[in-house]
Amino acid sequence: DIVEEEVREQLEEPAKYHVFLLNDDYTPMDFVVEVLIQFFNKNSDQAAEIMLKVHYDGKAICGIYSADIAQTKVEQVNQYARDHEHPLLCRCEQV
Ligand code: TYC
Repeated sequence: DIVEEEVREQLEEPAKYHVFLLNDDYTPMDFVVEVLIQFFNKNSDQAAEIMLKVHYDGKAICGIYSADIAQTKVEQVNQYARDHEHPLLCRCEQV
């Protein structure tokens, strides 16, 4: 049973994580668009669309990554927002 379980784990795809942005009332829209271009490799049209979805729906998925990359994106974006004194928040959750 243990060997079977180990083999199954090795064959499984690694867990994926949704990385998303949360809305707030203070972060400028342009800054959010810049973040989406810089950290999530979106073009300006895609970035504007995702930013507006966050603005109207409260949150939107910006990308899907393995655990390590998702966690790094979250840390980089939150640090970048803090460095620019904006309250923008990035989070991730397992798909
Ligand atoms: N709601 C912000 C505003 O009106 C814009 C915004 C969009 C903020 C997306 C955060 O993740 C965000 N300036």
